[in-house]
Amino acid sequence: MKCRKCGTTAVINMRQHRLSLCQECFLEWVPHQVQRTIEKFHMFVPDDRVLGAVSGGKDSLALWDILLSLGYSADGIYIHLGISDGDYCDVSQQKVECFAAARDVRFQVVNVAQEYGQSIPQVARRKRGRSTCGTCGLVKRHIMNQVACDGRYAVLATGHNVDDEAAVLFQNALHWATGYLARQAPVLPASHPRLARKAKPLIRLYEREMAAYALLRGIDYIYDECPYSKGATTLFYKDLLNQLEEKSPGAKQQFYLSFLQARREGRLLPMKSGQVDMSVCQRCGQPTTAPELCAFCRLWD
Ligand code: Q46
Ligand code: ZN
Repeated sequence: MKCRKCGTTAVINMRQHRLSLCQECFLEWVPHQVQRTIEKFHMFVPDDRVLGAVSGGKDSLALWDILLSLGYSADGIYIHLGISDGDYCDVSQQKVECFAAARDVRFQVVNVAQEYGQSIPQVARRKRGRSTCGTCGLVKRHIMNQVACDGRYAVLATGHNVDDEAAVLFQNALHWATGYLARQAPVLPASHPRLARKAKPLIRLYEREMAAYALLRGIDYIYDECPYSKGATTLFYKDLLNQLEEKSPGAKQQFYLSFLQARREGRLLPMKSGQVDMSVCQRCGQPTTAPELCAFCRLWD
Protein backbone atom coordinates (compact mmCIF):
# COMPACT_ATOMS: atom_id res chain seq x y z
CA MET A 1 0.00 0.00 0.00
CA LYS A 2 1.51 3.30 -1.14
CA CYS A 3 0.97 6.83 0.16
CA ARG A 4 -1.24 8.66 -2.32
CA LYS A 5 0.65 11.90 -1.80
CA CYS A 6 4.32 10.91 -1.92
CA GLY A 7 4.38 7.25 -3.03
CA THR A 8 6.28 5.87 -0.03
CA THR A 9 4.88 3.09 2.15
CA ALA A 10 1.53 4.02 3.67
CA VAL A 11 0.84 3.47 7.38
CA ILE A 12 -2.91 4.06 7.25
CA ASN A 13 -5.65 3.29 4.77
CA MET A 14 -8.77 5.41 5.24
CA ARG A 15 -11.39 3.65 3.13
CA GLN A 16 -13.95 6.35 3.91
CA HIS A 17 -11.77 8.92 2.15
CA ARG A 18 -10.25 6.46 -0.38
CA LEU A 19 -6.92 7.68 0.91
CA SER A 20 -3.75 5.89 2.06
CA LEU A 21 -1.01 7.98 3.63
CA CYS A 22 2.51 7.51 4.98
CA GLN A 23 3.34 8.71 8.48
CA GLU A 24 4.65 12.10 7.42
CA CYS A 25 1.76 12.89 5.08
CA PHE A 26 -0.83 11.65 7.61
CA LEU A 27 0.64 13.87 10.34
CA GLU A 28 0.27 16.84 7.98
CA TRP A 29 -3.18 15.81 6.75
CA VAL A 30 -4.82 15.62 10.21
CA PRO A 31 -3.97 19.20 11.33
CA HIS A 32 -4.94 20.41 7.87
CA GLN A 33 -8.40 18.83 8.28
CA VAL A 34 -8.75 20.44 11.70
CA GLN A 35 -7.74 23.87 10.37
CA ARG A 36 -10.30 23.55 7.56
CA THR A 37 -13.00 22.69 10.11
CA ILE A 38 -12.06 25.64 12.34
CA GLU A 39 -12.32 28.00 9.37
CA LYS A 40 -15.40 26.49 7.77
CA PHE A 41 -17.46 26.75 10.94
CA HIS A 42 -15.85 30.05 12.09
CA MET A 43 -14.84 28.44 15.36
CA PHE A 44 -12.04 30.84 16.32
CA VAL A 45 -9.23 32.88 14.82
CA PRO A 46 -5.45 32.80 15.41
CA ASP A 47 -5.50 35.62 18.00
CA ASP A 48 -8.14 33.94 20.16
CA ARG A 49 -7.18 32.29 23.45
CA VAL A 50 -8.50 28.74 23.41
CA LEU A 51 -9.23 26.55 26.42
CA GLY A 52 -9.01 22.84 25.59
CA ALA A 53 -11.02 20.43 27.72
CA VAL A 54 -8.62 17.54 28.33
CA SER A 55 -9.48 14.21 29.88
CA GLY A 56 -6.16 12.39 29.35
CA GLY A 57 -7.71 10.37 26.49
CA LYS A 58 -6.48 10.27 22.90
CA ASP A 59 -8.97 12.69 21.36
CA SER A 60 -8.54 15.58 23.77
CA LEU A 61 -4.75 15.29 23.98
CA ALA A 62 -4.50 14.96 20.19
CA LEU A 63 -6.70 18.04 19.82
CA TRP A 64 -4.46 20.01 22.17
CA ASP A 65 -1.39 18.84 20.26
CA ILE A 66 -2.94 19.83 16.91
CA LEU A 67 -4.02 23.27 18.13
CA LEU A 68 -0.52 23.96 19.41
CA SER A 69 1.07 22.70 16.19
CA LEU A 70 -1.25 24.99 14.21
CA GLY A 71 0.04 27.91 16.28
CA TYR A 72 -3.02 28.55 18.44
CA SER A 73 -2.65 29.77 21.98
CA ALA A 74 -4.27 26.84 23.79
CA ASP A 75 -4.34 26.14 27.53
CA GLY A 76 -5.92 23.06 29.10
CA ILE A 77 -8.50 22.33 31.76
CA TYR A 78 -8.55 18.93 33.45
CA ILE A 79 -11.37 17.97 35.84
CA HIS A 80 -10.53 15.32 38.42
CA LEU A 81 -13.84 13.56 38.98
CA GLY A 82 -12.78 11.38 41.89
CA ILE A 83 -13.34 8.11 39.98
CA SER A 84 -10.96 5.78 41.72
CA ASP A 85 -11.65 2.38 40.06
CA GLY A 86 -8.24 1.40 38.68
CA ASP A 87 -7.03 4.87 39.72
CA TYR A 88 -8.76 6.13 36.57
CA CYS A 89 -8.65 9.85 37.39
CA ASP A 90 -5.19 9.83 39.00
CA VAL A 91 -3.72 8.09 35.96
CA SER A 92 -5.49 10.34 33.46
CA GLN A 93 -4.36 13.45 35.35
CA GLN A 94 -0.77 12.18 35.18
CA LYS A 95 -1.09 11.82 31.40
CA VAL A 96 -2.25 15.42 31.13
CA GLU A 97 0.56 16.63 33.42
CA CYS A 98 3.21 14.79 31.36
CA PHE A 99 1.78 16.16 28.10
CA ALA A 100 1.76 19.73 29.39
CA ALA A 101 5.22 19.49 30.97
CA ALA A 102 6.77 18.14 27.75
CA ARG A 103 5.36 21.08 25.77
CA ASP A 104 5.62 23.71 28.50
CA VAL A 105 1.95 24.66 28.20
CA ARG A 106 -0.44 25.84 30.88
CA PHE A 107 -3.27 23.82 32.28
CA GLN A 108 -5.55 24.01 35.25
CA VAL A 109 -6.86 21.15 37.39
CA VAL A 110 -10.18 21.30 39.17
CA ASN A 111 -10.54 18.51 41.71
CA VAL A 112 -14.29 18.06 42.28
CA ALA A 113 -14.00 16.38 45.70
CA GLN A 114 -11.54 18.98 47.01
CA GLU A 115 -13.48 21.89 45.58
CA TYR A 116 -17.04 20.81 46.39
CA GLY A 117 -16.63 18.22 49.16
CA GLN A 118 -17.74 15.11 47.27
CA SER A 119 -16.52 13.13 44.28
CA ILE A 120 -18.79 12.42 41.29
CA PRO A 121 -19.59 8.82 42.41
CA GLN A 122 -20.40 10.09 45.92
CA VAL A 123 -22.73 12.85 44.81
CA ALA A 124 -24.35 10.56 42.21
CA ARG A 125 -25.10 7.97 44.92
CA ARG A 126 -26.81 10.67 46.97
CA LYS A 127 -28.92 11.82 44.00
CA ARG A 128 -30.88 8.69 43.26
CA GLY A 129 -32.84 10.04 40.30
CA ARG A 130 -29.73 10.95 38.30
CA SER A 131 -27.24 8.56 36.72
CA THR A 132 -23.52 8.85 37.45
CA CYS A 133 -22.88 9.97 33.87
CA GLY A 134 -25.75 12.47 34.02
CA THR A 135 -24.31 13.98 37.21
CA CYS A 136 -20.80 13.92 35.76
CA GLY A 137 -21.90 15.68 32.56
CA LEU A 138 -23.69 18.40 34.51
CA VAL A 139 -20.69 19.03 36.77
CA LYS A 140 -18.17 19.02 33.92
CA ARG A 141 -20.22 21.44 31.81
CA HIS A 142 -20.59 23.80 34.75
CA ILE A 143 -16.90 23.79 35.71
CA MET A 144 -15.62 24.07 32.14
CA ASN A 145 -17.94 26.99 31.49
CA GLN A 146 -16.89 28.72 34.69
CA VAL A 147 -13.16 28.30 34.02
CA ALA A 148 -13.57 29.49 30.42
CA CYS A 149 -15.56 32.58 31.48
CA ASP A 150 -13.37 33.45 34.48
CA GLY A 151 -10.22 33.05 32.41
CA ARG A 152 -11.71 35.19 29.59
CA TYR A 153 -11.04 32.53 26.97
CA ALA A 154 -12.57 33.17 23.57
CA VAL A 155 -13.68 29.58 23.21
CA LEU A 156 -13.83 26.21 24.95
CA ALA A 157 -12.69 23.44 22.58
CA THR A 158 -13.63 19.80 23.09
CA GLY A 159 -12.31 16.64 21.41
CA HIS A 160 -15.57 15.18 20.04
CA ASN A 161 -14.88 13.27 16.82
CA VAL A 162 -17.27 12.18 14.09
CA ASP A 163 -17.93 8.83 15.81
CA ASP A 164 -19.08 10.65 18.95
CA GLU A 165 -21.24 13.12 17.05
CA ALA A 166 -22.82 10.51 14.76
CA ALA A 167 -23.72 8.32 17.77
CA VAL A 168 -25.38 11.25 19.55
CA LEU A 169 -27.16 12.24 16.36
CA PHE A 170 -28.42 8.67 15.91
CA GLN A 171 -29.71 8.62 19.47
CA ASN A 172 -31.40 12.03 19.14
CA ALA A 173 -32.93 11.10 15.77
CA LEU A 174 -34.27 7.81 17.14
CA HIS A 175 -36.14 9.78 19.78
CA TRP A 176 -36.81 12.84 17.58
CA ALA A 177 -35.37 14.88 20.41
CA THR A 178 -35.75 18.16 18.53
CA GLY A 179 -34.39 20.31 21.35
CA TYR A 180 -31.14 18.29 21.43
CA LEU A 181 -30.99 18.16 17.62
CA ALA A 182 -31.27 21.95 17.50
CA ARG A 183 -28.34 22.30 19.89
CA GLN A 184 -26.11 19.67 18.26
CA ALA A 185 -23.78 22.02 16.44
CA PRO A 186 -20.03 22.26 15.77
CA VAL A 187 -20.07 25.69 17.41
CA LEU A 188 -22.32 27.00 20.15
CA PRO A 189 -22.11 30.77 20.40
CA ALA A 190 -21.82 32.54 23.75
CA SER A 191 -25.52 33.38 23.93
CA HIS A 192 -25.20 34.88 27.44
CA PRO A 193 -22.39 36.91 29.09
CA ARG A 194 -21.70 33.97 31.45
CA LEU A 195 -21.85 31.25 28.77
CA ALA A 196 -18.61 30.35 27.01
CA ARG A 197 -18.46 29.84 23.25
CA LYS A 198 -17.96 26.12 22.53
CA ALA A 199 -16.35 24.45 19.52
CA LYS A 200 -15.61 20.91 18.33
CA PRO A 201 -12.68 21.09 15.90
CA LEU A 202 -12.38 17.26 15.43
CA ILE A 203 -15.84 16.66 13.99
CA ARG A 204 -14.56 15.64 10.56
CA LEU A 205 -12.14 13.04 11.93
CA TYR A 206 -12.81 9.42 12.84
CA GLU A 207 -11.93 7.91 16.20
CA ARG A 208 -9.58 5.52 14.42
CA GLU A 209 -7.77 8.44 12.79
CA MET A 210 -7.35 10.17 16.15
CA ALA A 211 -5.94 6.98 17.69
CA ALA A 212 -3.48 6.71 14.79
CA TYR A 213 -2.53 10.38 15.14
CA ALA A 214 -1.91 10.05 18.90
CA LEU A 215 0.15 6.90 18.35
CA LEU A 216 2.26 8.35 15.54
CA ARG A 217 2.85 11.59 17.46
CA GLY A 218 3.96 9.59 20.51
CA ILE A 219 1.22 11.03 22.70
CA ASP A 220 0.92 9.01 25.89
CA TYR A 221 -2.78 8.83 26.71
CA ILE A 222 -4.97 6.73 29.00
CA TYR A 223 -6.11 3.63 27.13
CA ASP A 224 -8.73 2.58 29.67
CA GLU A 225 -12.21 3.93 29.28
CA CYS A 226 -13.96 5.43 32.29
CA PRO A 227 -15.43 2.48 34.28
CA TYR A 228 -18.86 4.15 34.16
CA SER A 229 -18.91 4.10 30.36
CA LYS A 230 -19.51 0.32 30.33
CA GLY A 231 -22.91 -0.44 28.85
CA ALA A 232 -23.52 3.19 27.82
CA THR A 233 -26.12 3.50 25.07
CA THR A 234 -23.83 5.72 22.98
CA LEU A 235 -21.35 2.82 22.83
CA PHE A 236 -24.13 0.58 21.53
CA TYR A 237 -24.98 3.15 18.84
CA LYS A 238 -21.30 3.53 17.96
CA ASP A 239 -21.15 -0.21 17.46
CA LEU A 240 -24.20 -0.15 15.18
CA LEU A 241 -22.74 2.70 13.14
CA ASN A 242 -19.43 0.84 12.87
CA GLN A 243 -21.28 -2.12 11.36
CA LEU A 244 -22.82 0.25 8.84
CA GLU A 245 -19.43 1.82 8.15
CA GLU A 246 -17.92 -1.62 7.56
CA LYS A 247 -20.40 -2.25 4.75
CA SER A 248 -20.45 1.30 3.47
CA PRO A 249 -17.23 3.25 4.20
CA GLY A 250 -17.93 6.92 4.81
CA ALA A 251 -21.57 6.37 5.85
CA LYS A 252 -20.94 7.62 9.37
CA GLN A 253 -19.36 10.87 8.24
CA GLN A 254 -21.99 11.37 5.57
CA PHE A 255 -24.81 10.83 8.09
CA TYR A 256 -23.39 13.53 10.36
CA LEU A 257 -22.21 16.04 7.75
CA SER A 258 -25.50 15.80 5.84
CA PHE A 259 -27.31 16.61 9.07
CA LEU A 260 -25.11 19.69 9.54
CA GLN A 261 -25.77 20.77 5.99
CA ALA A 262 -29.53 20.33 6.34
CA ARG A 263 -29.34 22.27 9.59
CA ARG A 264 -27.39 25.11 7.96
CA GLU A 265 -29.82 25.32 5.08
CA GLY A 266 -32.79 25.44 7.45
CA ARG A 267 -34.19 22.17 6.08
CA LEU A 268 -34.80 20.80 9.57
CA LEU A 269 -37.46 23.33 10.45
CA PRO A 270 -39.78 23.41 12.24
CA MET A 271 -37.42 22.57 15.05
CA LYS A 272 -37.14 24.28 18.42
CA SER A 273 -34.45 26.90 18.14
CA GLY A 274 -32.81 25.77 21.37
CA GLN A 275 -33.08 29.38 22.61
CA VAL A 276 -34.83 29.61 25.94
CA ASP A 277 -35.29 32.41 28.43
CA MET A 278 -32.55 32.35 30.99
CA SER A 279 -32.14 33.89 34.39
CA VAL A 280 -29.01 33.85 36.55
CA CYS A 281 -28.34 31.42 39.39
CA GLN A 282 -28.51 33.28 42.68
CA ARG A 283 -25.50 31.41 44.05
CA CYS A 284 -22.95 30.94 41.27
CA GLY A 285 -24.09 33.52 38.74
CA GLN A 286 -24.21 31.09 35.80
CA PRO A 287 -27.22 31.19 33.47
CA THR A 288 -30.06 28.83 34.27
CA THR A 289 -33.64 28.18 33.25
CA ALA A 290 -34.56 27.48 36.90
CA PRO A 291 -36.05 30.35 38.95
CA GLU A 292 -33.44 30.47 41.79
CA LEU A 293 -30.54 28.01 41.85
CA CYS A 294 -29.05 26.27 38.81
CA ALA A 295 -29.02 22.45 38.60
CA PHE A 296 -25.32 22.40 39.56
CA CYS A 297 -25.85 24.36 42.78
CA ARG A 298 -28.92 22.29 43.70
CA LEU A 299 -26.77 19.18 43.33
CA TRP A 300 -24.62 20.05 46.35
CA ASP A 301 -27.46 21.07 48.68
S1 Q46 B 1 -16.31 10.42 32.52
FE1 Q46 B 1 -18.23 10.93 33.48
FE2 Q46 B 1 -17.89 9.95 31.03
FE3 Q46 B 1 -17.16 8.50 33.16
S2 Q46 B 1 -18.76 9.10 34.58
FE4 Q46 B 1 -19.76 8.88 32.61
S3 Q46 B 1 -19.72 10.94 31.80
S4 Q46 B 1 -18.29 7.77 31.39
S5 Q46 B 1 -17.40 11.07 29.19
ZN1 ZN C 1 -25.53 27.90 40.38
